[in-house]
Amino acid sequence: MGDSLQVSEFGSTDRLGGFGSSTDRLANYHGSETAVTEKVTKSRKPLWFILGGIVSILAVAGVIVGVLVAKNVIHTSINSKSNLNDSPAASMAASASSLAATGPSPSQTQDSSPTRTSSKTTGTHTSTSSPTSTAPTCSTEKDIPTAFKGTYNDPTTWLDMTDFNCTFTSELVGNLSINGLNSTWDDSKQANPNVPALNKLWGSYSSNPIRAVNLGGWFSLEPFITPSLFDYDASLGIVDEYTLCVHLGPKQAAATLEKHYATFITEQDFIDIAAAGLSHVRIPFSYWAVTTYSGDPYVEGISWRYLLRAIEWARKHGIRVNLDLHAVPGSQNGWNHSGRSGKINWIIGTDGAANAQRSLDIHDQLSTFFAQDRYKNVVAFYGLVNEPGITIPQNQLADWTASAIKIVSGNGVAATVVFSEALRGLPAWQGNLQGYGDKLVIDVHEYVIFDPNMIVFDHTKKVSFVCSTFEGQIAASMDTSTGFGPTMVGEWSQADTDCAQWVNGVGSGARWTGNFSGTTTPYCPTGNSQCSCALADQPASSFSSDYKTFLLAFAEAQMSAYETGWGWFYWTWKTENAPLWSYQAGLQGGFMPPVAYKRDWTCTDKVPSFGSLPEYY
Ligand SMILES: *[C@@H]1O[C@H](CO)[C@@H](O)[C@H](O)[C@H]1NC(C)=O
Ligand SMILES: *[C@@H]1O[C@H](CO)[C@@H](O)[C@H](O)[C@H]1NC(C)=O
Ligand SMILES: *[C@@H]1O[C@H](CO)[C@@H](O)[C@H](O)[C@H]1NC(C)=O
Ligand SMILES: *[C@@H]1O[C@H](CO)[C@@H](O)[C@H](O)[C@H]1NC(C)=O
Ligand SMILES: CC(=O)N[C@H]1CO[C@H](CO)[C@@H](O)[C@@H]1O
Repeated sequence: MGDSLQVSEFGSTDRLGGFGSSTDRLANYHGSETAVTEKVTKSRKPLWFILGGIVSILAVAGVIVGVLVAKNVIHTSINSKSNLNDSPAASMAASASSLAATGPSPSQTQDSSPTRTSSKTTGTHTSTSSPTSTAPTCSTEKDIPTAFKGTYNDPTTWLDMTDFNCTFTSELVGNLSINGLNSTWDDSKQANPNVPALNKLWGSYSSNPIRAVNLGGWFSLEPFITPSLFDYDASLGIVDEYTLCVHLGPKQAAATLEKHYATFITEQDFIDIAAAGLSHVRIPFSYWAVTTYSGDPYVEGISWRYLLRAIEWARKHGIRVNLDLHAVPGSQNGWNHSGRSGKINWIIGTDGAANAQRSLDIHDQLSTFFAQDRYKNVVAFYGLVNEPGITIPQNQLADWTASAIKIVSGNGVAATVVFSEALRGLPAWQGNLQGYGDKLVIDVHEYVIFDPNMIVFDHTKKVSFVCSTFEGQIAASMDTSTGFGPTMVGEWSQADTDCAQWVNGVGSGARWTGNFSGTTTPYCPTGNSQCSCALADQPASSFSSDYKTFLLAFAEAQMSAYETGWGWFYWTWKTENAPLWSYQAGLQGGFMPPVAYKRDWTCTDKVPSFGSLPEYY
């Protein structure tokens, strides 16, 4: 989320751009788009039928034992040697697993890591019906090599084992662990009847737009999404993930954040997202999922495996993923959701060049990892960096972006790369970063409440403004004579005020009531002391039917406008108590269309009446 979109961005420049030759560097990576349902069945030789029969009986016993181990022993076994796991059945199953067939060789995956132990990055396995079936032999403390013991890569220390593979592996890809992942995957699922299964080509996003949500506040904390994590005395100055981690210290920070990762979003959310007719999720995550630097208080690595599991849940329910690197070293925008609120020390500022290089190194690792075959069908979009600040000169940002694209595409990522318009308006990118075809898309975030010129619009005007101005912006951006080209809306919400608790930062006031950051003018339509945040403090159950009519129209107007481009990602799926920022709350409260692709109202219709809805809260 950003807070400095200006009305000035509506202007469209008509610069004639030299578009350069269309080399479509990235376009090749979608390649053959073959189904990677990788259900490899090992071919058997006659002798194996006899041996296999014996082994399979033992393997079944191993499965039962393994399930018990998975359910109970992970934590208790830390202190007591697991005799279950030492059972003959389990060890036979374990050795049976070493007979597993070798699968297809990895394709474009490259790995710079010297510690990588294996090149099997694809569906290398035996099917569950094979006589040499792998029973889940959960690793215990004694199985973990010293170098990994007690680190975030040691599965015996994990809080939550749901759907994680409990067998330790030292295998790394891009120097990033695959621990917790299964060897097989299934890309045959369709999110809904309206969209192709993962292993089928999506086709054109201009004709079949994205309808999606963000999973904000999960791996990149935001006080307004989960105020419960920031519930401290104001004098402690805990305003972002940085200050929170400093306050908690390494151990407590790791425990607090892991609990949050394990509980805030679960598989049920992916089920509900698919049921709502949504096809994609944008998943914000922070650089400390990958690494940390000297002096960083952030919790390293734990969010990584939850991110990987999130992708598996998305896959299971046919949902495509937009990976969003939301926080880079040094902070790209100085906002709380970049980890640390304050200065921009990325490209510009203290150590700006070093931090820019670090973020490229992180993309080298990430893109090596996400070039694995297992991600080719499920990771549809790969975001470079969320909302870089407007004070970063555009030419320097464009140079960094071109370098990042080169790294990511060079490593063989199949996804379309996403870059942010960086709060300077879509027209500023006309003629820039051309030649990538539909493998590069610009991301704009549309809010009416962070700009004093728009927040003052009354309800009817907010809806009509979206349909005229925002829709016009997107349409202009889609056309390379007036804009960049492929355009998506990576964030938007139903908020019509900036009243939600801490939406402007911990302890901040609101533009609406006139006490945000030194302002004294109340920016609500009545523009006087009537302006009130009282309604925003209420749960959605207290919303009037007129207000819900507005909220639904406001949502449908935005969906309609953004589908002029490649579609939209609502910000965000879930909040603790900010219903105008929660798709889930909208569904439950009856102010979101129950199925995103079946809607009653579009921008070509007349704005409905909102009855006697007051304009001051
Ligand atoms: C991994 O495999 C195990 C055992 O078959 C299964 O219980 C688990 O749900 C799988 N995890 C995922 C994310 O599919
Ligand atoms: C790989 O990551 C580990 C930490 O996870 C780090 O200590 C090591 O230096 C990294 N190696 C390379 C080659 O980047
Ligand atoms: C679990 O991980 C181990 C180690 O990477 C792997 O050999 C095994 O096949 C995985 N299990 C499943 C069910 O995929
Ligand atoms: C802003 O004004 C509201 C309502 O008048 C009040 O509740 C809130 O505490 C004020 N916030 C700040 C930071 O002054
Ligand atoms: C001071 C600061 O960084 N405030 C930002 C905190 O994040 C919210 C969204 O979560 C932004 O709207 C604020 O500008």
